Amino acid sequence: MEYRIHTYEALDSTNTKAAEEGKNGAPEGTVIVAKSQVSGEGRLHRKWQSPEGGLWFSMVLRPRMEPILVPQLTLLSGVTVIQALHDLYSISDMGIKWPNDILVGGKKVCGILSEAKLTSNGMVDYVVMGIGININLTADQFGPQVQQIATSMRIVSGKERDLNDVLETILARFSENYEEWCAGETKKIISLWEKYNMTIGQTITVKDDEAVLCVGKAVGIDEMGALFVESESGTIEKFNFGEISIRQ
Ligand code: BT5
Repeated sequence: MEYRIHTYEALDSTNTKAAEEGKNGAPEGTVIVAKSQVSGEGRLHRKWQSPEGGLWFSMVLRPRMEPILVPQLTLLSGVTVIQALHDLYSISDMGIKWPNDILVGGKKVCGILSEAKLTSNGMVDYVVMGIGININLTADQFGPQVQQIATSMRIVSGKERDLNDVLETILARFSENYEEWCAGETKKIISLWEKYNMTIGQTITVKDDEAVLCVGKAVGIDEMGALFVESESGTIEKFNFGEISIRQ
């Protein structure tokens, strides 16, 4: 894939900017990077802390795929980030927490936020894939809300990295995975996700905001990335992402 990278000192949110670009017809491969975000977004309107030192970027994609397959792109992005971080750091205790968090030593280093826009006839117009990775952040840069749950690659590895090199590594990995996926290799992404995931096999609590929906064992995902949980009573329940959070 050919990338066109636009870098900004500060933006409200790279996702918002990329969505504007997508709406205005920006080609696939447009990448919006910000050194910091004023109001970085998480899922369900949560806030994403984005001070300088992290890699905050969003890509515009225009996959000619069925809209129903688009959620797989979030899984593909999680796999891509893990592969790229393995290329750059010697860190072993790293994995994906369903559906889209990358954890190192149980703490979050990366979050992924994707948004899809369909055309009036139900085809994919564009997808914005937003990826935030705590690369060079120091512990004092995390606000009190996330200090206990977040970490950075610098904290865990002791190494600072050039953010452009990290972006380049991720984009190269993304191209490989995305091109295979567009060529129909959708099962490969699911099996790579399964390889890197840390959720399946764990006892988890599924929550919708603060309400507990289910306590049970995560037993697998389907090809759309929905999670199957075997509840304590033995029934299997299915959860689509975007609506819930889990605690391992
Ligand atoms: C996510 O949401 O994890 C998706 C985050 C996506 C951020 C990228 S940055 C580039 C692009 N532009 C944007 O505006 N967004 C994307 P969620 O699963 O809802 O997690 C949000 C929760 O993570 C927050 O409620 C905090 O608890 C925690 N959090 C906030 N900032 C964090 C950080 N820098 N590192 C780790 N955890 C954080």
